[in-house]
Amino acid sequence: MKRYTEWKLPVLVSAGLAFGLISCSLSPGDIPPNDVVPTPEQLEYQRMEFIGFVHFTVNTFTDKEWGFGDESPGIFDPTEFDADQWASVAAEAGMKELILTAKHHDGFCLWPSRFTEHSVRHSPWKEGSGDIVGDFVSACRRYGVKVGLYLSPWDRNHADYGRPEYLEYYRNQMRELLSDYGEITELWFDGANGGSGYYGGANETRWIDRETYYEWQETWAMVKSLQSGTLLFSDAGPDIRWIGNERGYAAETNWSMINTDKIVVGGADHAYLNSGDPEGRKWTVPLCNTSIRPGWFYHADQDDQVKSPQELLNVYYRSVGRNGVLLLNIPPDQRGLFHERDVEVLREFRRILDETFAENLAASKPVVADTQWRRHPKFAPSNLVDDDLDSYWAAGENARGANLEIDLGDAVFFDRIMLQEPIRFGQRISEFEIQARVNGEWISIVHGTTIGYKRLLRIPEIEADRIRILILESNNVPALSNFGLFRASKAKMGQ
Ligand code: FUL
Repeated sequence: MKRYTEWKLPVLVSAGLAFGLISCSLSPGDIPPNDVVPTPEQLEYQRMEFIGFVHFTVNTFTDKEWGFGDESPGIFDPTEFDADQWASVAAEAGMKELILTAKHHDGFCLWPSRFTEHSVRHSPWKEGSGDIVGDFVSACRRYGVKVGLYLSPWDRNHADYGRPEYLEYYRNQMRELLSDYGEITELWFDGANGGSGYYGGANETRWIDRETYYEWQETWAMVKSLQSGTLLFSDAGPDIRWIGNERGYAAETNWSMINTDKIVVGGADHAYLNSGDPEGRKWTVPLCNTSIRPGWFYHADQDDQVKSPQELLNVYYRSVGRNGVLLLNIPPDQRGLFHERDVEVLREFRRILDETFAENLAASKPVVADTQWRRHPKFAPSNLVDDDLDSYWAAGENARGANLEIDLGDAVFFDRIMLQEPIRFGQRISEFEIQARVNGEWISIVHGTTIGYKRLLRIPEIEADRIRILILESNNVPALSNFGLFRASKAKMGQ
């Protein structure tokens, strides 16, 4: 019989070998996530980056921005309505979703709702047999564009608005839209609420208590019980939050987190929404909405006030480039078509973006970092320049800062910088600096705060052969998924 000491050593050695083999072949896992992280649906939504808004209703025919609610359905008669034109233009412009005003504040319904007579059913369009929402949904599906719907909580037509019965009506409509039109990616809840209106002929002013009237928690739970994947937008989220202004601008410091408990839909602090809250307990995707024209609805006298491609680029860099999603409104005209001018501007805007971001001048260049999570190759700094959003570099345990350096080889000209964090683990970085080696000398070119899903920076064109990314402050181990250098001046020059 062997004595314990005789067999202990070989057993320990082989156990150690086996453990070594297993741990080498085991996946190294991921960095531990922050407490507040996005859901997979929020992540997917953020990755869409650019989506479109379609404001279309009786206002298009009355030349108003807010209908009073007494408009006759008889005026709704687009002569060349073509949802395929909307969806194809949107897809070509790079919009991944379109949101249609199924019902704006005037209460007119673009679908033949079973719960009201105030709809397309009583319009001359297709002799009352049409369904704009239905045609819109089919066109979006044909062009691979996701569907969102705007259902205004305020209804200036409905006799019961302001009473408990209206909430039942409102929820019935929501149920109808979520049951009859397939997958709805987003529902948009606007903050405008209460005031004067037609209200079934009462022609009076009605106010509601924003905090209690819509029983938002129950209403939103009802939506999720019908379609668990539908994302809800309002001032307060819960999934997507308003950026706090209608110019489409996020603040330079923009956290995806906020505290929603004290926010009342329609009564939020705009500055708070504009930059989020590093201490926020709820993840929200910051949504930056604006219109290509001064109005949300089409007005012929604004045909010469369509934003230029350069103005749209400004909005893009201040929304998508500041950790937001851009929601750009294109209002159809009385024909029911996007106006030629808007289409032309959108095409040029897309062309410039595509040319600008066609070539990442840092792609595949050697990158070194002074710290790396568990020194495992899965977290190598080369992940920053591999054009893969899922791979990432992470600093070592307990690190709250890091220095990375990219060797560009020959000096290159650039004027745009892109940084991305792997936000599935939460938003972490709160201060960074970028330095460049120009003619052998290091200069500081950017000092920034948050990064989030995507940060784009515009700088005067420079020529450099090395880049340093200094992460100066982070609420957890810092990580980056992508880094890019681009040259926009090339696109502007049309080369
Ligand atoms: C606002 C509304 O009152 C406007 O009419 C428009 O729909 C805009 C997107 O939201 O609050």
